[in-house]
Amino acid sequence: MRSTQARHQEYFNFLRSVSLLKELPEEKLAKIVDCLEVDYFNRGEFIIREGEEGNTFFIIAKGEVTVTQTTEAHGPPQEIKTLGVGDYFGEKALISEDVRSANIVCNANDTQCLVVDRENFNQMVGTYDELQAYLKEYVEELSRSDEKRNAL
Ligand code: WNU
Repeated sequence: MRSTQARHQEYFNFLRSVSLLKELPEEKLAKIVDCLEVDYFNRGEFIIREGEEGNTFFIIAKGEVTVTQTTEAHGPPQEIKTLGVGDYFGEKALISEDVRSANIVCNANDTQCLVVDRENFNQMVGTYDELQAYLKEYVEELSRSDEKRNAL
């Protein structure tokens, strides 16, 4: 079995490669590694459902997910985009203190997500103004795209 230290190093190196986190100092990144959980999903599983309460932030370590959203046009939720390794999601409910605003559906078997809870997310983001400003801006942009596609 792989040692805890090797696992720690592996996730540390991976998080280093995530563009959002590249400016974080080493000790901050190490702390995130200590706090994260790994969740596994198979194709077709919902990782997030729109309208539900959510307290977690996800980073894709392996696999692929699709973002979908219910719009005023009836029928199945509309596919918005696909996210892959190094992409993240779930920040919007945490930042806007709202319910989940889209579905995240697993697109590949053995998808692995690193999961950060609200408290650790706030610690990670809250202490870095640039990161906070970047995410806030991004979340506002998402709200505008939601409006344009008449999301419910
Ligand atoms: C979109 N509209 C909405 C994505 C991931 C990270 C960033 C875009 Cl910084 P949540 C559902 C999640 C939501 C977002 C993600 O889905 N999402 C979108 C859209 O057009 N959500 N409303 N595109 S991918 C993405 C930017 O992370 O967070 O907690 O749960 O509402």
